Amino acid sequence: MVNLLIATTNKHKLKELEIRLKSVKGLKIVGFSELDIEPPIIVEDGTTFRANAVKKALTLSRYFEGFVLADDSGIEVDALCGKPGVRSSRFSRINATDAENNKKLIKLMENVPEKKRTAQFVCVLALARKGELLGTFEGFVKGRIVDKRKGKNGFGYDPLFQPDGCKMTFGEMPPASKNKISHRTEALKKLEASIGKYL
Ligand code: ITT
Repeated sequence: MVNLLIATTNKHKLKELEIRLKSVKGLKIVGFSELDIEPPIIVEDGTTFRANAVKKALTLSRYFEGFVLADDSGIEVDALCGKPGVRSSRFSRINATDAENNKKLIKLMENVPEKKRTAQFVCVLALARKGELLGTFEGFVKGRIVDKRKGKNGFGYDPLFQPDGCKMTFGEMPPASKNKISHRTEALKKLEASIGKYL
């Protein structure tokens, strides 16, 4: 068994990643809560999801023996020229709550017509070991921003995002339905297809 640290402080992301990864043979999944060390604060100053995911994975991989997996993700809204993008978690302010970020997005989208409310969730996973980057894996899901929060499931922008081909937002869907089509799942599938060669 090889340890894999899921290097996120976001308990929702941790859960979505854990659900799939725990069935990968040969891997023992570990979260920050099972380690004795406080996770170091990493300044996410990259301009791309990939740059931030790589920075998080490489930094943490110097503190940990096994694999380290980092997730950088967010939502890109076409009418806002791709914003909030890499600033998704701190859209309204540093340490913003999901409700504050949702409120800001609803306000900015107030007068945007139906046809122009397109957006996509993006997830980049970075896998590292002992200061070496092993790979990055990307996933996307396209959809639209609804005019008010719908549903209490999920986290972040889930109540505002309705994936293409669905009548419900991610916030209204059961978690298993989100996890069938999400950006994170697409990235995870790519990771699963290539992690075997390192085990
Ligand atoms: P770590 O850096 O410790 O992993 P974080 O929450 O700060 O935790 P990010 O910097 O990657 O992670 O920011 C991701 C933000 O993007 C997250 O806080 C949500 O607001 C949003 N987001 C990402 N994936 C999402 C999803 O599946 N559903 C809803 N919102 C999501």
